[in-house]
Amino acid sequence: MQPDDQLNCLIVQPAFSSKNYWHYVKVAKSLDAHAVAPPLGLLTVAAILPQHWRFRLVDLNVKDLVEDDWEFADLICVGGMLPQQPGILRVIQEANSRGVYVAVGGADPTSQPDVYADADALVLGEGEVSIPMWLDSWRDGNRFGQFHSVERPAVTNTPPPRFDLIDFKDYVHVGVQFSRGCPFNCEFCDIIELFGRVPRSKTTEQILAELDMLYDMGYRGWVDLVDDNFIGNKRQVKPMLVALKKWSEERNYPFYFSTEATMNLADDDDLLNKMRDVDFRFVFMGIETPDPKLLSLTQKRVNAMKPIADRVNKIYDYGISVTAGFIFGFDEEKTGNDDVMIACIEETGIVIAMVGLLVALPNTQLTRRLQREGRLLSDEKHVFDGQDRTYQIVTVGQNTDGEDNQAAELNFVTSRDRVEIYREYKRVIETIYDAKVFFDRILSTALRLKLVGKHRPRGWEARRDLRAFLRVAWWMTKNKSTRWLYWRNTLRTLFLGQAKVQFCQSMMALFMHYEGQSRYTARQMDENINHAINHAKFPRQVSEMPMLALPIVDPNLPVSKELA
Ligand code: B12
Ligand code: SF4
Repeated sequence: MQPDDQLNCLIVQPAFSSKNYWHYVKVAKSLDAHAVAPPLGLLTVAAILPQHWRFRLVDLNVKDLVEDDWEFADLICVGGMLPQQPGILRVIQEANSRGVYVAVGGADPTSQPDVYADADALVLGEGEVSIPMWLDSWRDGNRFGQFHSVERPAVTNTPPPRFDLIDFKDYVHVGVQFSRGCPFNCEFCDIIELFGRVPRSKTTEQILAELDMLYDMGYRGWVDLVDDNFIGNKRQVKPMLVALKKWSEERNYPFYFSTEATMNLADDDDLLNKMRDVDFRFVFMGIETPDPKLLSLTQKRVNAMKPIADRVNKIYDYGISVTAGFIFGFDEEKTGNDDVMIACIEETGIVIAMVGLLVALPNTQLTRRLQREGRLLSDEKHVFDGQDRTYQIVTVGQNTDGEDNQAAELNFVTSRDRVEIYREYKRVIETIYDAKVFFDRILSTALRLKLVGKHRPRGWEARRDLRAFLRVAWWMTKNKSTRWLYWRNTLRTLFLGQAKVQFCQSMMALFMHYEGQSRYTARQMDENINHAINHAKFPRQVSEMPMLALPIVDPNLPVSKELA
């Protein structure tokens, strides 16, 4: 088998857990879909691999692997992020037992390659450079081992993703990437370790060609620009938005957009204007905490420069709704953090508020600091490693079911009592996902958002949305806790225009997921509390650490890397 042969390549996307905050399967099903988003990384990998190969993509969120897939495969490519780790390992195991050559790559294998030692090839870092390295070595007679490029390639050479390998109808939205990297330096962030601090953007022509491709393939609706920080390089993003406006106008706004950006977006009216012009509807922001002191300690000062509510309201004025991430468990966090978080979420009216526990991800400045301070816990066994400083990350940031940092444990010795953190965290989740609080938040935000809604669903998209509306309305009416709230919100927004109706309906639909997901998270916190009180062999807070384990700087341990 040689790369120049005509090989059959099976690409597998492992499943996400239905308890993951972002994997809102019930909502997807109401839209006749199976999953939230297609695996853009793997679609890009398919475009980088030799194009004379035959490809088949199986997304395990959509369908199962069947015997015919294994018979098709000369080789398998699999990869993904941390919560997919158990699934990736299962595919590797099965491929090994069947004697099928398997290559692995993506975020988690790059961050912790040792976990994936059973794969035949570990193709790490960005595929644009590591895939050619792997194929060259294969041609030279060595196709096994690690192929890791630390080089950060210009994305101007990245080919358009192979969208032809998926059925758009299986997904709620599709992703397109404009840039990689983020100029900031948050201590807990692994994005800057994986993709660097110098944002690299595609050209305007490239991004429009990708949108053309989606348009020509008949896709309409929601496009997520999956950048690490969309405004990381404003000088490049602005001309792109101007061209996108013209492109959208010429095609009668076939798409609307979402993305991720830092809070300083609110300080740039020109940029907000340009985003409104092309129908940006959602922007995800890592707010992390409303406490300026904690923001400063975690190196996210960009959030502390102006009041959070003022910035969020400013973004609402441009018709863009803010979804946000919040974190519990920072060092120096004070008792009563639950009240502070709840007040911030209420004041800003952020409907999709993903509050999670701080997880020291592999390969981050935070992990390296905690390691130096002897505070990291081995996640697998939950033993305190401060004594001998053995350092082992097995599956940090996920519980045994492969979920996310909502239901996980804090994987380090916390600065205040971890039981108090879990209790406060649980209270936040139970409060903000209480039906009344959630539906009230939707209504108040729907009323204050100055929505534009240039994209209008037509044809199959309109028919799909109507079916979804009927299904959601039926679910909400059946459910005693939502019946009245749902119809109150529906009637209050009914005559406020199509954009507000759509916003309100899509936010309310998410409750089908968050109702169960928040209860699950709360139950997990009860387990964490029980574990910390009755079973844990590690200290509940830093002040209980034995003297031996107090911070000692070991010169052999890596210190924070000087980032590019
Ligand atoms: C868009 C996005 C999402 C979207 C869509 C996800 C999807 N289905 O694709 C949503 C919002 C759903 C999401 C959710 C989550 N996400 Co997310 N997400 C991203 C984001 C911003 C972009 C991913 C992307 O599409 N990139 C574009 C493609 C082209 O790049 P790529 O995937 O990295 O692929 C390249 C290489 O990695 C490589 N490659 C990738 N796979 C393979 C495979 C092989 C075989 C080879 C050879 C190479 C290779 O080649 C590609 C080209 O260079 C990244 C940040 C980032 N920059 O990666 C986070 C990120 C991947 N997400 C992350 C996390 C943690 C999550 C969540 C668990 C968050 C949570 N707490 O719940 C959830 C779980 C997902 C779920 N559905 O349940 C982490 C992963 C950390 C880790 N070390 O694994 C990242 C890195 C961000 C972060 N640090 O927080 N996410
Ligand atoms: S702003 Fe976001 S992407 Fe940038 S360094 Fe901070 S957490 Fe990472």
